[in-house]
Amino acid sequence: LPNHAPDNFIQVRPDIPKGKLETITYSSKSIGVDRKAVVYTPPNYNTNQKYPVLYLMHGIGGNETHWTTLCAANTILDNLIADKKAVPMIIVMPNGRATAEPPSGNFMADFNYYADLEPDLLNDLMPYIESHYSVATDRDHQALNGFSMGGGQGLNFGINNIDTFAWVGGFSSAPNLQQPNVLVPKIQQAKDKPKLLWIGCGDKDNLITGSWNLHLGLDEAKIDHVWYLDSGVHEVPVWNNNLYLFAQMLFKPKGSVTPPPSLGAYNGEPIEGGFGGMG
Ligand code: FER
Repeated sequence: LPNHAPDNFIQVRPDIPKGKLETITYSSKSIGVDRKAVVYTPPNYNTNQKYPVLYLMHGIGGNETHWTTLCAANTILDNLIADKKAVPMIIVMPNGRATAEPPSGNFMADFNYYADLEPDLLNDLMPYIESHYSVATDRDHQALNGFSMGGGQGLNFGINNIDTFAWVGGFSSAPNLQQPNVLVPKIQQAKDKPKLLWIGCGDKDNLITGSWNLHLGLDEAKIDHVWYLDSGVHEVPVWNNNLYLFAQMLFKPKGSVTPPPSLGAYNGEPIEGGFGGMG
């Protein structure tokens, strides 16, 4: 893979088939409330075949629409699939703020609600998706990732459930990302190793320390992973670019895609500022 997407990667191309976006509502027993998610089905979605699924989460202050409004997940996948660079897949974008409490003015107080997505995702949303869409349900066909709070969720939940998700990552993960001493042993003890463990971040993002420490911990434990440094702060272009690259590695045989070299550079020093705005 290249070290960055081409300039036009989020442009809507009139000449190619498009996937569809729909908003679903499922009843969450875990949270005790009806909840929404946005589902992308790829171009020419056909129920005669089973599709792999990527669960993709947003940042703090966000909701299930952020990956397709603030970011451009559907356009990125339409373009990649048209160019045969990504396999057709379903993308499920949950609301990562898992609570019956209505959004408040102070979204930094929502931190803990993001941890509560784990049972909702596994016990409510995934069964709903499996009964309403033509999806494969084994670990080799299930991926989990997100940006910022969603990146922390992707890595925390993905590593806690390696038997469910073989493809796991985080983009610009927020401070909800667990420490290497929690995450690394879970990978070491897992029966099946991840097929892809992606840690991506902007090289000027002041939240980079968590991703960096996990990368170092994985290196020390000799656990195979992709460490991808983008050039940028905590911002949408980094998340779109990470998705462009990550999606091309998904659901493909190991070794068939060479991971991207980093674009940015980082030496482990704390970064001041660099917080481009909330997800
Ligand atoms: C924090 C810094 C960033 C934090 C959360 C975030 C609650 C989340 C950022 C995002 O999701 O964009 O200290 O703690």
